[in-house]
Amino acid sequence: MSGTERVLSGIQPTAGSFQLGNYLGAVRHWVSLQDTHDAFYMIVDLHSITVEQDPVELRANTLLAYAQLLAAGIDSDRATLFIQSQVPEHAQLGWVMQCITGFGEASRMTQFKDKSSRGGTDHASVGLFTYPILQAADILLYQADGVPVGEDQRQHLELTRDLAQRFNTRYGKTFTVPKPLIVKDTAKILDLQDPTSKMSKSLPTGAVFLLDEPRVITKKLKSAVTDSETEVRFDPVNKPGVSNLLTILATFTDRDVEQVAADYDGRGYGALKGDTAEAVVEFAGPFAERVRELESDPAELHRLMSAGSAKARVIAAQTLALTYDQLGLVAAEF
Ligand code: ATP
Ligand code: LTN
Repeated sequence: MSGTERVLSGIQPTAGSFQLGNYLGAVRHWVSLQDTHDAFYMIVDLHSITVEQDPVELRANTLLAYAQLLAAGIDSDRATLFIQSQVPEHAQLGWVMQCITGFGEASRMTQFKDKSSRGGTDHASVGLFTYPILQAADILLYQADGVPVGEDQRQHLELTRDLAQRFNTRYGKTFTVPKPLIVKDTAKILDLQDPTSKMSKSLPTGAVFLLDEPRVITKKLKSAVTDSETEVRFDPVNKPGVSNLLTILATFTDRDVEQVAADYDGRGYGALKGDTAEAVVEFAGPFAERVRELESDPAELHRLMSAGSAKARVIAAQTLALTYDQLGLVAAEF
């Protein structure tokens, strides 16, 4: 059943597989929200080309990302599940949003600073710089009320809200000002090798990929960096590595994190790592199997994608027409 509040979110097809943080911080919540909200979820392929992509891999990864969202439980009848580049209004509204964003304002986005510093700012594309502005367009096109994402996206959502308010003030009420929907407990799953940074698809050594073989998943979790103590305690500030494992285990087993921590009193890190690995594999095994099944019928995936994008486009076109009109752009009569 769909309610009236609308939610919208997106995920990049930047790797063959989703990582654990994508699932726990975002996709899991998308699945629950489709029962209570008018839900729009998309594969943001235009965002992924802000860094160089191999065309063959990008095409395959887009199909695979779509299959993973279905396998995770997104129902293409209940939610509108689509591909960003199949709805041309994203790029069109993206340009309009660039024109109301300050250069200094865009320069303050920390994700650009982090990502561009990896390869040197000289090598970063202008698209990577304007990435959050395209994201704002993605959200505003659908008049979304809420945006379910992980903690790393908070600053981009602040920018989106600022741009919506600015446009509405200058040109008259046009956009809904969206709220971030960030579920605190799982909003930032940490890198297993460097528990000071978030787990990310683009940092594969510390990431658990859901489509990895069970033995690879187990090995990664068992070699997670913890600390030099022995006490299992939920203390994200002083014990980020251990607390990260506790969060993962508690979420997959649907228990309270403090209770889970208490179970390991006197048992040490080895037991915690082993049980966490088991819980993740128990989810990832059947998930990978569903993905393989869906992947075996690419024609059906293409059909679902196109149907989803056609549905999304109806709304996107309405918002873009309104936006152009508010700006004073003259509509064509053909
Ligand atoms: P990349 O490394 O290519 O930037 P990513 O793994 O960070 O990719 P995105 O596609 O950028 O993944 O993010 C999809 C969703 O997953 C977003 O809502 C994001 O906030 C969430 N997410 C990503 N990593 C984590 C994490 N470590 N913990 C919680 N949520 C996360
Ligand atoms: N930047 C987001 C992906 C993204 C997104 C969106 C999320 C692009 N457009 C619109 C929510 C709403 C990320 O996950 N890195």
